Amino acid sequence: MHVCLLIFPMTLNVNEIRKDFPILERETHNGARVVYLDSTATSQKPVQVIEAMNDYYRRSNANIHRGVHTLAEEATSLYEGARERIAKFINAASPREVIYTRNTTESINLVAYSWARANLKAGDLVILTEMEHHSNLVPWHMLQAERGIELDFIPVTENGLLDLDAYKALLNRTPKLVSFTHMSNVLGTINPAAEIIKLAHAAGAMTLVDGAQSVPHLSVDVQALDADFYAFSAHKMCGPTGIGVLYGKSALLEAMPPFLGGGDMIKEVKLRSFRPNTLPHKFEAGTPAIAEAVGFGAAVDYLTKVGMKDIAAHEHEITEYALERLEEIPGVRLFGPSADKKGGVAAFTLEGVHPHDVAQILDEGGVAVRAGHHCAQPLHEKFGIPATSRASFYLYSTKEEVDLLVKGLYKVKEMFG
Ligand code: C6P
Repeated sequence: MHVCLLIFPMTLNVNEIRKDFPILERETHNGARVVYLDSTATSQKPVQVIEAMNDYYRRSNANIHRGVHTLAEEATSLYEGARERIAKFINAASPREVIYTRNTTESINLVAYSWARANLKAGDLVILTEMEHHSNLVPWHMLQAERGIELDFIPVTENGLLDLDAYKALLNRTPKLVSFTHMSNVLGTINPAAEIIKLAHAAGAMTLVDGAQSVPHLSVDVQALDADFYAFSAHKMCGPTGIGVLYGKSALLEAMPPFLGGGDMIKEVKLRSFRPNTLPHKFEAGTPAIAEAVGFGAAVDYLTKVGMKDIAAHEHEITEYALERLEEIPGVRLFGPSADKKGGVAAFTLEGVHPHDVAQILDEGGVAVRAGHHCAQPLHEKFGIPATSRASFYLYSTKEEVDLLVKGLYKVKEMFG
């Protein structure tokens, strides 16, 4: 079956945008046009990113910060140039505050290993939330086992919001760190990050924001938020896998011990000692993901050109439509708040059908959704379910794709009686 997608112009010129994403043209195993509703797991990549990486390997490939030859200088300048544009994209005060990591997970682990192990002792409280991804839970479980820190959690309400009164009560226990997701990968909830940070600071706590889902979809200004640390991944924002960022205020990063040791993160090495490098290199040991940094730079150029405000408006329109259409289907239970409080994520269950079966049958029609606990097991437990199916949207998503999702769900219902 070949599905022809009729695309109406919305806030963005989605017809034009889709031409940048060659993968959206392909068909699945049974000839259906791919309907990619899994951008929360990883986004698709525009030709501008693919070509930037391709060009890098064809023209400029060399190791960085190590050579004086033309290719080495060019590679270094591309790698550092991308950092400058990424810093601008999140409005960091300086590129020195942008540390390249492998992904959001590694960024959070960097804070847990370096800042937290230098600053937290037994009994110190770290506040997390019940809607965290495992990458903002497990590093803290590990530190709890090692150090005896205490963990407590801002509860999630029935409609998928953080309970801010409960948060204020937790702050009376003088936490050392508040670490929370800016946008939930399951509920889609956009948390009031500026308010959470302001309250944390007033209580004397540091803040770490998991921005894996927010930086790709919203205009994020780390200085306006006053975040101490902010983590995100390139692959969810049109960039390649294998690279992410830890933003940190420079005074904090300066004071932190290095995370990994090796080449490039040092100023000087003796047989029995070393002096760490300056920022940001202090935290970038070994040969980094150079082509990926180039691709990351191209991704922020691309998103900037399209416009983050327009992307957010478009996703809002698609999400509102998707929630409306999904709600009409008997047996569908949606999770998370209304469209005005969330990003482009619709997690749901269909009565009597396992979420994996839902995803499998949708795939027969080319519709790609994710099923499972989405690395947020405690959140699913909170709602008394082991798993959900999840459709998620990005700048290239269309209402017609939502219609195909809905059509697919009716087919699932038919098959399961
Ligand atoms: N969520 C999802 O399908 P990494 O894997 O390090 O790039 O990102 C981890 C991560 C951290 N926080 C949030 C809120 C996330 O959504 C993710 C990644 C994907 O929901 C893959 S599990």
